[in-house]
Amino acid sequence: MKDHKKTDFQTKCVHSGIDEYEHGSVVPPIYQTSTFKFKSAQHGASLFAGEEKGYIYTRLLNPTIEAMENAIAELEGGHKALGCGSGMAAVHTIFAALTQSGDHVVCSSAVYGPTTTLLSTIMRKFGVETTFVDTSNLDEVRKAVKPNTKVIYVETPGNPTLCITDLEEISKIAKKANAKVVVDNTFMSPALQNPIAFGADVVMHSLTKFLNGHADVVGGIVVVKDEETYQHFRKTLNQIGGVIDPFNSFLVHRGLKTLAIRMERHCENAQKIAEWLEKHPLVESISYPGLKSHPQYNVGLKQHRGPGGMITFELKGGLEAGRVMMDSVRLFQLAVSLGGVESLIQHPASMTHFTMGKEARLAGGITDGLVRISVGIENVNDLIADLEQSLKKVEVKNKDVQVTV
Ligand code: LCS
Repeated sequence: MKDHKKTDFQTKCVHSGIDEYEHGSVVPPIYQTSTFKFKSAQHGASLFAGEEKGYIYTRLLNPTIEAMENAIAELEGGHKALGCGSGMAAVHTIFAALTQSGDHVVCSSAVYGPTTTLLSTIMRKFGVETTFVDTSNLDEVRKAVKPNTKVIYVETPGNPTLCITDLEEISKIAKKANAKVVVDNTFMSPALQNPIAFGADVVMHSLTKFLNGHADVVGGIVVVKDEETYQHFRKTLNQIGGVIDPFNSFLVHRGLKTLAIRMERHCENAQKIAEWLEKHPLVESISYPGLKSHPQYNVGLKQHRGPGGMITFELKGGLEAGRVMMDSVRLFQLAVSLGGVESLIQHPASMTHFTMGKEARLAGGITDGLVRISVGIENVNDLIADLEQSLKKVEVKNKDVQVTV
């Protein structure tokens, strides 16, 4: 494999994970096979014993999957990566690898709903307790850490509130407590933020989002910093079995090539839309890391290279007004997920964060009136025109229901 360490991120996106292939193929072939033939019984035995390197069975390792894993490990500045069948399979693999009964986890209160649910149901059932705190408040994190804390898990910016956690400071707290820092970097992608550079031990992504970028794959990835951790995680993933498949890996690897330019456009469009929404008379509050009004704006500047493509806001008129808006958009599509080239809109309290329950949602700042948009790479004027026409419907409706605007 070529060494791209000294090249720019844009160049790495195009070339990372690419090797020499049969027939001079410039992209990794799709090895759509479940198993690999041994040259002899001795060869098979030595592969299993780890005395020789080679492929055995796709759940264990596959060249197409490995190419995509190597590319993302390089983009994140990690050692190696593990491709998983979904972002949630990646989250599960991480907790299965890093915790056992009797351990304690500190987790951001604003994270993707099912991550909270996994910790508070399945991991709890296996004896792992979690304290959920606002990790943007470092004192709260310090107070939550216990002698048996093994993992501090953060999403920054958090889904959906977009609150920002100081990665460098969190890493210092974790180091002192002998705990590992795990960062879900899905909302930023390695184009905008590299948590390992700020002391994180493990980075994960839902590949379903910006890394693939085209809303046609479900996948996840875990990036680790050293060989020992990699071997431990690989054994865990092999046993749990939540691996990604070769074709989806091929699609993700293809998506990576345009990651840098896609993220530039996501940021540019989202910044313009956030500034436009902030001035709109119907918008009660807005959260976007690129706005100076964001409570952790300066923390963001320290650790990311762009504010990303996600915006959350609340309308005057709350949920009722938000529903009118969501039912009135024409270009934005009313759907969960995020990070694709197409713009989406959704309602966290009744959709992505529903499983958490109201109490946990409110503790994480996820109010019933919150609307989340994932800004795509379309022409920004078209996107603003669509939001504008949908907000006009809210104004009319508001007159009917006599909501004070
Ligand atoms: N982490 C984050 C930050 C996410 O946003 C998601 C999914 C996951 C992990 C899980 O990834 P998956 O298993 O779906 O690949 N977020 C979604 C969302 O906000 N809307 O729909 C899915």
